[in-house]
Amino acid sequence: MNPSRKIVFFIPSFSSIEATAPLGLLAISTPLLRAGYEVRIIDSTIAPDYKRLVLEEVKDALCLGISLITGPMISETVDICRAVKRWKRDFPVILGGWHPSLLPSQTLEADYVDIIVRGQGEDSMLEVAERLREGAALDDVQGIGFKRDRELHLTGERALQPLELMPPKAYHLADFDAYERICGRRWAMYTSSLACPFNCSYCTNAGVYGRKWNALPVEQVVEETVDLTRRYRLELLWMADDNFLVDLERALKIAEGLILAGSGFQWSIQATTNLTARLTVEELALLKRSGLRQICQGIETASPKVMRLMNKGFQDLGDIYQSTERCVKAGVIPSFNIIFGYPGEGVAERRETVNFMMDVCRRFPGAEFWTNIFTPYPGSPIFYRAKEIGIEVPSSLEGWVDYFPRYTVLPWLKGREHRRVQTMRDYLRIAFDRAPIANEKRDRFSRAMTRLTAYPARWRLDHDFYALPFELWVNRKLKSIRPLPKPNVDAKPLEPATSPSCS
Ligand code: B12
Ligand code: SF4
Repeated sequence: MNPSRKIVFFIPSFSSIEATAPLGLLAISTPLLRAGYEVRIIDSTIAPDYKRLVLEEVKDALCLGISLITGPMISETVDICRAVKRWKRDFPVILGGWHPSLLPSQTLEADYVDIIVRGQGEDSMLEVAERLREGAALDDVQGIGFKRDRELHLTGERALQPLELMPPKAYHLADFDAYERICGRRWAMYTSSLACPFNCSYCTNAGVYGRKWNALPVEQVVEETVDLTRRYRLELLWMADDNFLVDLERALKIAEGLILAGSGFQWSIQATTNLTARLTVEELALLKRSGLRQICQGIETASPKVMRLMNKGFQDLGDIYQSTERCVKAGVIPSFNIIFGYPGEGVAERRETVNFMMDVCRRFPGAEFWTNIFTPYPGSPIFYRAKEIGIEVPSSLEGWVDYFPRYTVLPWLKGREHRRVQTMRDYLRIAFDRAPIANEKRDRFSRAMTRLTAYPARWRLDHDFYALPFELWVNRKLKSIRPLPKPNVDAKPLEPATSPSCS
């Protein structure tokens, strides 16, 4: 039993300067605050001294909760857990978020983890906190895993709650000034709908949310987003929705509502290419008037063969050309994600994709692409074939640290070929302009130099030639003249990340 009503939350760095408040932790904080708990959030992105802070804050707390997704976030997670356990072996450590949700048993096996929470954490976290205070057993808390006498216990699944029934997120806990200092832009994420009706074979979405798309009513979205942006002086809201355009009528009504409310902020969405293609230029213009800045779409490949393997039968390249043209006409940035190295993608298929990217960028200046290396996430349909395709599945939590789409190494994409793809991706980065969320901090000279290197980069991409990459060297030098603001938290220099959507 521990009478403390203080809960400490930690969020490891997202390895991105596109810093903003962690929505998952803001979500689970509300029920705790309503029940009289005190919540402290320590985010390593804005607190380089995070280890000392966590160790200081846990001294009089009930427990420590950590939010993480698969990949480099695990590194700081392990570090913090171990430090806390060194201080007090029986201090409860709880892990929640996508990774523990998708791999509950393996995560719980780590000897520095006491409890994991699967899926939505609002009710589970409060119930866990109540039981810990009472010194009561956790067996009746749905959707969690815990240890008793070193044995793992997973409780029954907690039914997924529609977004409408969820409490508002505790945005007031976020230090937006600190995020702005890192990112150069004052922005936040907002969720207006949950889940996605599709089931792309590389995506984990269906594994956690099922495919049951549900959304907040138009009036609530308009009211909350206007209030949020005014209250915290935010210039941009990034809709964390997996597929914002599932209900087109709703999307347009939100736009009308925002215009009527004189909203004055920009917003970005993620949507599939087929749903974006349904928008007429007039509808896009309406969305633009309401502040819509960008539609992030996961094309992932331009090879029909790989598209089929990815279970993206709903996608049509011809439609993408047409909708890109309409977006650019309406002034909305069409932003696309690409995955290289998907199983079944050979050199020819990769070439098809690069040619497509080059063609789209040339024909529609303003369109942008962000690329990733295929990363087999637990819980995604392709992951069930991991063995068959030759992927060695990590056997412990720590083993997942290097699962990161910026540099994942695959059995069929490693060594020289991996380096070649990475160099090609670097050229794709500089060949055409892109608009990251983080404000461009480079001076005019550096920007002009980057523009100059765009021309040889395009030539190289057209000719598939990447030897002696001096333009990349020039760009790196320019970057080091004005280094990015966040300390180097995970061995890789931070850059504006990709949009996290559909990839
Ligand atoms: C916004 C976002 C980002 C932002 C995050 C910014 C920030 N400061 O938070 C940015 C752009 C940085 C980002 C980057 C990436 N992202 Co991202 N991102 C998302 C997105 C769209 C929304 C996350 C969110 O806030 N949701 C809303 C909140 C309320 O939900 P939640 O976080 O799931 O939290 C709930 C539960 O998980 C749980 N919970 C969460 N934490 C905790 C902690 C405790 C203690 C407890 C009890 C419960 C709990 O309770 C919460 C409330 O119900 C999700 C997709 C999605 N639908 O969630 C992908 C997603 C999380 N991202 C993903 C990926 C792959 C990436 C990238 C690798 C993409 C890339 N190509 O580089 C990078 C990784 C960067 C890194 N971490 O190292 C995957 C993760 C898959 C996995 N297995 O972990 C997701 C699920 C997308 C997908 N469908 O594949 N991302
Ligand atoms: S990748 Fe995007 S479209 Fe495909 S299932 Fe996931 S969220 Fe839906």
